[in-house]
Amino acid sequence: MNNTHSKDTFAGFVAIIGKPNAGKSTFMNTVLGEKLSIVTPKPQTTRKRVLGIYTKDNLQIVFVDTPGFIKPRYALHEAMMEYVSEEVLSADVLLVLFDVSEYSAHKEPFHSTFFELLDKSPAPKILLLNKIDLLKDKKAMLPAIDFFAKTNTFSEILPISAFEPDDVAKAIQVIAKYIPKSPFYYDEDVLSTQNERFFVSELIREQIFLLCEEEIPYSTEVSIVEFKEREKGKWYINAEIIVERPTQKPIIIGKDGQRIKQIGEHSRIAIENHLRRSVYLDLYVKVRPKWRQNPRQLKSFGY
Ligand SMILES: Nc1nc2c(ncn2[C@@H]2O[C@H](COP(=O)(O)OP(=O)(O)OP(=O)(O)O)[C@@H](O)[C@H]2O)c(=O)[nH]1
Ligand SMILES: [Mg+2]
Repeated sequence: MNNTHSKDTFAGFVAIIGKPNAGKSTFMNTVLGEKLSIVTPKPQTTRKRVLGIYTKDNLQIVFVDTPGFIKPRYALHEAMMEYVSEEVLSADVLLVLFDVSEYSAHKEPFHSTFFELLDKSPAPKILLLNKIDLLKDKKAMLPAIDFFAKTNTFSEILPISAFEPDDVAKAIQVIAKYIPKSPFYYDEDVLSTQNERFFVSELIREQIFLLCEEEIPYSTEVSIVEFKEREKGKWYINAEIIVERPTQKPIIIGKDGQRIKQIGEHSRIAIENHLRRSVYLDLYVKVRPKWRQNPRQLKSFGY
């Protein structure tokens, strides 16, 4: 074997940023062909950063999915926005996703503070106008393209649907042009860096987002208390669903325990698909008053 003439490699970090619900996590999952980041129709689904590592031939793109950009209202939001700024300031490329179906000439697509944050980074910026499948007439995206072109912020503007692997492949080709020459950051077969506990807690949180309404998903956190891997038989997982107020506990539990049962069943199936093995899942509901506003409590949840 002769490694002295090995090909140059290209590798870099790409921060996926944008407003809540733009399709950032969906995009990353389609890139990797694997569900790494949870996706729901509700805004503010993603709360932490999630890596998705795409490696092909001599190219490695480390995507970092981030929470949607919002104006913080409590300490949890501040922690979420801290992740966003850190990623924006350290990324090699910024990938901005925007839901083009919500574009209107009468409304600023982004808060000015979003552009202020982008301005702090010297990295090339690529805009993906997402959800074009929702446009009845593709011409409807022209005003959006025009608007964003005039901001002189983006090196590339590309319309896509994050559901379409072909569109996502085109986006990868465009992003690849901006990835610097560098050794790989991760082994070729690594897809993400979070541990199984993280993915399990996210899959439970996803079900709470899907099955509970109003403020409940936003007042809820999931904490893994026990994660027992067994040689034989099912793995045992014990998780706490944390709520903010005593009145929220019976809502999560539901009439005759129906809702928590449903959350448990749906999450167990998702966890079993993810871990590719059978699990026994125990869920408990706990009240931690005002946890979203308590920096210490947030720290204990890994923020
Ligand atoms: N029609 C359509 N829906 C999409 C597309 N991409 C994402 N969605 C949907 O949009 C919703 C939000 O998607 P997410 O991927 O969770 O969005 P996000 O930007 O990660 O949202 P946050 O984590 O809340 O910031 C989900 O219901 C997705 O199924 C798309 O290209 N077309
Ligand atoms: Mg997300």
